[in-house]
Amino acid sequence: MDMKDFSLEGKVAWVTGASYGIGFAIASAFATAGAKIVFNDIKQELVDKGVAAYKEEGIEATGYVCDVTNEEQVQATTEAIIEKFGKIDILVNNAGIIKRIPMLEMKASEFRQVIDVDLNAPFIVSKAVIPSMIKNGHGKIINICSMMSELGRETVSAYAAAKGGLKMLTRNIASEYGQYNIQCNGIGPGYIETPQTAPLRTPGHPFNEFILAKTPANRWGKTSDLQGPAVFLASDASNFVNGHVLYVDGGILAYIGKQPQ
Ligand code: NAP
Ligand code: GCO
Repeated sequence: MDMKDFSLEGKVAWVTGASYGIGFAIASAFATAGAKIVFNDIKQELVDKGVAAYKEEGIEATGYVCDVTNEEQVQATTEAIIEKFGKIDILVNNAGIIKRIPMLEMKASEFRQVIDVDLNAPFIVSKAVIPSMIKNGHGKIINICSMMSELGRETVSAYAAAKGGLKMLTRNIASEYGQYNIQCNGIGPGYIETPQTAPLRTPGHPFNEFILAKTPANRWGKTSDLQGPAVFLASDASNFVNGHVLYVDGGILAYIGKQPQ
C-alpha cells in the first residue's frame, strides 16, 4: 500500500454548507490533504465570512451563494465549478438543518423544510454532480448522516426521517453508480460541538449529562474528530468502500449507557 493513496493532491472538493461547523472542518482537512476547496452557503455575507475564515487557515477556498434545495441554483453552481476547475472529484453533502419540535406540535411545513434540506438537497446536488463524475471515470460522494440515521429521540422526527433516508440514499447511489468507479459513503457523526448543538450544551442542560452518559468517550465530539475519517472516504484509500456509513460517535451506537452510580 502506498500512503499517497490517502492524498487528495490535485482533487477538487465541493463541501456544501461549509462556511463553519462540520463542513468547514472537513473542507479544511481536505485542503491539508492537497485538495482545492469549493463551498456554498445561502447568504453572500456567510460566503464572504467563510472565505475569510478559510484564508485565516491559509486556505484559498472558492465560495458560491447557493441554496442546496434550489435545483436551478445547484445546477448553475455545478456548472460554474466545472467551468472554473474543470471537474468535481469529491462532493460532501453536509448542509443541514434541524428543528427540535414534538411531532404533534410540528407543522407539516416545518417537517417538509427539514426533509427538503437534509434529504431532498443531497439528492439534488448528487444528481447534478454525478454526470461529470461518470465522464471523469471516478468520484467520491460523502453524505453527512447522523446518530439519527439509526436512532430516534423525542422532538427530532423530521430530522431522523431525513437522516434515515439519507443513509438509504447513500446505499442507493453506491448501488447505481459503483460501476462508474463512484464511491458514495456516509459519515455519521455522534454529538459534536457546533452551532447546531449549542442549545443542547448549555451548562447544566440535562441533555449534556445525558450525552456524556451515552458516550463511552465521555465527551462531546469535536469537528476535528471527523477530519481523518472524511479524508479517508474522500481518498483512493477507500476505493473499495461503497455504501457504508462510518459512525464517528465515540462509541455511542455500541453502548447501552453508563449505569447509574
Ligand atoms: P450547522 O453548524 O448548523 O451548519 C449547517 C450549515 O449548513 C450552515 O453553514 C448552514 O448555512 C448550511 N445550510 C443550511 N441550510 C442550507 C441550504 N438550504 N443551502 C445551503 N446551505 C445550507 O451544522 P453542523 O453541526 O456543522 O452540521 C453539519 C451537518 O452535520 C448537518 O448535515 C448536520 O445534520 C450533521 N450532523 C451534525 C451533528 C452535530 O452534532 N453537530 C451530528 C451529526 C450530523 P446557514 O448558516 O446559512 O444556515
Ligand atoms: C439532537 C442533535 C443530534 C445531532 C446529531 C447526532 O437534537 O439530537 O442535534 O441530532 O445533531 O445528528 O448525530
